[in-house]
Amino acid sequence: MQRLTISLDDELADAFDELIRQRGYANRSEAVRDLLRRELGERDLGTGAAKHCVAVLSYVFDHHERQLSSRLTDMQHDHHDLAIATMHAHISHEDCVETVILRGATEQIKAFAQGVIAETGVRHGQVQLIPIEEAMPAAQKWRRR
Ligand code: NI
Repeated sequence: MQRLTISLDDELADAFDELIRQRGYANRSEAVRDLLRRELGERDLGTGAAKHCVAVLSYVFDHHERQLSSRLTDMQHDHHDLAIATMHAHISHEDCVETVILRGATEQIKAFAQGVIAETGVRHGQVQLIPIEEAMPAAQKWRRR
């Protein structure tokens, strides 16, 4: 553990404390750690340094839309190596929201997520990528030894 001392002008320090209050951080250190992790994660995802990630893909769709439900399910089965889990909720007579948890090679996950988001009838599609050390599930790692 290293201790860093940083200097901020009053205006920036006040704005930072306000952000900490709004977001409910316990203290400045936890807020700085979070900001740094996000920045480093985005850098690694942007430069391609993060080869593996877990991701949370979420979207809304109309289940009356022709074939869309089964098309989305087919896409997940076609990438069963990436799609770890899916949660589905019916949010109105027409609309469903789904979240898919993915794990694997960053480029494959980006391509899969973009494909789902671009499907006709899929709305509010978003994907959050979280860089990880490697894509191998713990069980496989254990078997390998
Ligand atoms: Ni539904």
